Amino acid sequence: MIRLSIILPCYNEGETLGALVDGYRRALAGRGDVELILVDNGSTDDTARQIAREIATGASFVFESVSVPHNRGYGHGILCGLAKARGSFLAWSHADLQCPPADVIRLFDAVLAHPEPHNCFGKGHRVNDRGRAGLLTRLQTLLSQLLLGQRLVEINAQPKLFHRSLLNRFHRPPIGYELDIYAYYKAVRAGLSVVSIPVQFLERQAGRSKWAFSLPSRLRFMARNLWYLLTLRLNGERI
Ligand SMILES: Nc1nc2c(ncn2[C@@H]2O[C@H](COP(=O)(O)OP(=O)(O)OP(=O)(O)O)[C@@H](O)[C@H]2O)c(=O)[nH]1
Ligand SMILES: [Mg+2]
Repeated sequence: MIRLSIILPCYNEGETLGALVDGYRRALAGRGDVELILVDNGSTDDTARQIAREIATGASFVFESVSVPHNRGYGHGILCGLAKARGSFLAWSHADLQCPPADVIRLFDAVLAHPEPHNCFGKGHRVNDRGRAGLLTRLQTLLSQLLLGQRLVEINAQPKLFHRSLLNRFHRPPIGYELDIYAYYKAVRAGLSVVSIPVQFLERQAGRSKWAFSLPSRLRFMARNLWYLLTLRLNGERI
């Protein structure tokens, strides 16, 4: 029986995919109850070929892949992975070596230690100094409080982990980065307990960020998040 499915959406991560899977091989060694799902999210580099090679090598956990032919966004990649997931608990994280693989299992253990694991929303909380990016994160927390009346802390921190019953509340999930806000908001609205673990958000080791490459791009990202907070405020449970 699969207890936990971990989804990693990969967009043009071919350069470091081998290292990513090596990390998960170590973190999940002997965990036959855990499923790792690599999503090739419409990459234009050799991510798909790298994923196929890793899957062919096999693993001591359940190892699956999903192929999205054309990129439609981060959230869409995760949603395609969730559609294939068989675990009772579901998780996602990033695939660019910035989020240590062991964090997912630490978070799973923290959720299972709660008296009601089914009623928990597990998430990372980045504790390292991230400079300007950290300020924007705090601003986002403040805006979530002002606009939603809910204090959503460290919205974009990974991993995310929850019981699959939360999916019943996903009516029209967004297909972009906003999926992280959406899942967190849905969980809080459902009255789930938030279980946080401290995590390090490591420097990118290859490739480049798809959004945080300049101040204007960061501001665009913030504006989009702000717009989505407003959308949630106006449409609440309908989406
Ligand atoms: N931007 C983007 N990222 C995607 C997509 N699908 C999957 N991802 C993955 O999402 C993860 C986060 O993307 P990044 O651009 O690194 O964003 P970030 O980690 O929040 O920002 P940085 O700290 O600047 O790297 C990476 O592992 C990507 O491979 C997609 O459609 N768009
Ligand atoms: Mg990144």
